[in-house]
Amino acid sequence: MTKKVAVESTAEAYLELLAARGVEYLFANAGTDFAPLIEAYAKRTAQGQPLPRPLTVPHEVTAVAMAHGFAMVTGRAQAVMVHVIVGAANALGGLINAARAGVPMLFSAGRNPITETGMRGSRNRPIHWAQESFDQAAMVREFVKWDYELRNFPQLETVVDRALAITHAEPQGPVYLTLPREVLSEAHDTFEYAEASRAPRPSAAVAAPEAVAEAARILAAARRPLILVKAAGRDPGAVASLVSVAEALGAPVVDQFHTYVNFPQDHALHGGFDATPYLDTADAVLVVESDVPWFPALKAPSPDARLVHVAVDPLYSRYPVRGFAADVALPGAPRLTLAALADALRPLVDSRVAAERREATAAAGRERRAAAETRARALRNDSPIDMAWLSRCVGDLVDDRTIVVNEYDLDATQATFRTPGSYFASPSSGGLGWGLGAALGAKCAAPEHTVICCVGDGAYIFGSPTASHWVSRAYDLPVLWIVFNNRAWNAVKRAVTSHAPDGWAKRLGMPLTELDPPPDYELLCRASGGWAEKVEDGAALPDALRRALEVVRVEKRQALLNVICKKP
Ligand SMILES: Cc1ncc(C[n+]2csc(CCOP(=O)(O)OP(=O)(O)O)c2C)c(N)n1
Repeated sequence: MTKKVAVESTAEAYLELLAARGVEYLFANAGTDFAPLIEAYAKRTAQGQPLPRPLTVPHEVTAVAMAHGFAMVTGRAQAVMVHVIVGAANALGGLINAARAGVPMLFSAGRNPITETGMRGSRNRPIHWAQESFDQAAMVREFVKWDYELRNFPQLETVVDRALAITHAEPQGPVYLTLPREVLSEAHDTFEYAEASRAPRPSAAVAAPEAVAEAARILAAARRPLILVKAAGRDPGAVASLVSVAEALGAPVVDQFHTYVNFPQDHALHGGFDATPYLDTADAVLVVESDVPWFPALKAPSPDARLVHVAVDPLYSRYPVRGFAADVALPGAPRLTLAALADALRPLVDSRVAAERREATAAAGRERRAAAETRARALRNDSPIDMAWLSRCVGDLVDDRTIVVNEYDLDATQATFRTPGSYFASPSSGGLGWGLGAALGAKCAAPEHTVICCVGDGAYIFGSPTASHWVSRAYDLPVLWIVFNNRAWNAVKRAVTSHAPDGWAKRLGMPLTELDPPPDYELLCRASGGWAEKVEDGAALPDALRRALEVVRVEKRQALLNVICKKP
């Protein structure tokens, strides 16, 4: 069925089409290139016509992270639009994160007017000369799946539908569309388009049955099978399939460098967050959605261990170097591949053996969890606050109506996430500045959930806090921000220590790693109408968290706790 609507410009047709295709938000950081789009927004808003909701996001770092956060919760790409080359440059770190995390996104930028005169939209500002580049997409091309410049009005529908189909196809990742001002400005009377996109939408795929059978034989023959997982929970549907595999085998599942809830963390077969103790004895390892299952330079499984990989793209083809070996590699949707693997395993595994293994893992898990809790509770009165105790207090708040976004310092061993889609950690590319925007995007996607954003003080500064707090207030997106404030870049300090354990820097102090003197971060949140407190004493933390949550849930205002932690 086609639809014919009255429009004044290509820009207006573009908005009509995005709305028709289910794009709910345009996270935008505008410039002169936006003029025709803003004109179209004003007209359509006045006339009550469908639109992706326009959110002004006053820094590109936050804008891209918001689209990332929305998509990681819903699986659906939203539109981001930034100002020509300079906006795209600011957004690039976030785009790298989205690419490496396999997150769909329609990233777009205006295109400087090409003509000096003679067309509607021709150059009329001094920047219009200097902001043109020879190849605008070159700057981002390595980190998008597809890029294109909209050339004319007749191709609008094909181009937008293709962009959305490609970004959602696996392996998912951002696409880049540039929108020249002359094209957006073109005057039209009507726009005719198919009511639903006819672009091919490839179905989920599953690995070949013979490869699944081979993987099952390898795993079933093992005496000490081990499962390592990092990002299977990107698809919440994969969690149940992974549980089926683990239960069929009676194998421990270790969340190694995890970025999602991959496996219920209170399950008897959850093996914790560190594979090191398992690697020497494992005789078969199932690696699920993990770009880095271990560090070959430090500790790897025994050379005799058999290796099975499950991932959308087990080659991680976009990584220049990745040498992890595999005896069998199963591509496709882990949700389907793991379900098939569980079916293939059941007849092959002696259920008494699986039950014995399960009991051993469960007993070790009980001990490990109790030890973690004892360790944190012993630190509960410390001042400055220990991050283990802070993480325990945050962990105690988690329920299935909570979403936690963690950029750096929440200690996973102190919390127990059970619900798929309730925890998200920094993408493997680690481009700082993701957390604040991702939390805001998650709140857009799940307004009925409480969103808690845990950030290091370093990560907080990278997240463009003024822009992020502004967005929170302007669009009623209350988030509980928790700043793990250790007045340092501890990750960098740790890198120095592992590089030169007894070196100069370790003994004499480490330049380039300090964030002293610390700003009063609470003032930044208050400046945008938020509630905020500084907390210095561990004993005061549970009450402070309760007060902050009350503000977020009842007053529906953002709240920030500036938690003064021990300095490394
Ligand atoms: C855009 C960007 N710049 C620099 C880095 C390097 N880097 C990695 S961790 C880190 C420090 C993070 O500090 P903080 O959030 O306070 O956490 P902490 O390390 O203290 O636990 C830095 C600077 C990065 N990952 N991304």
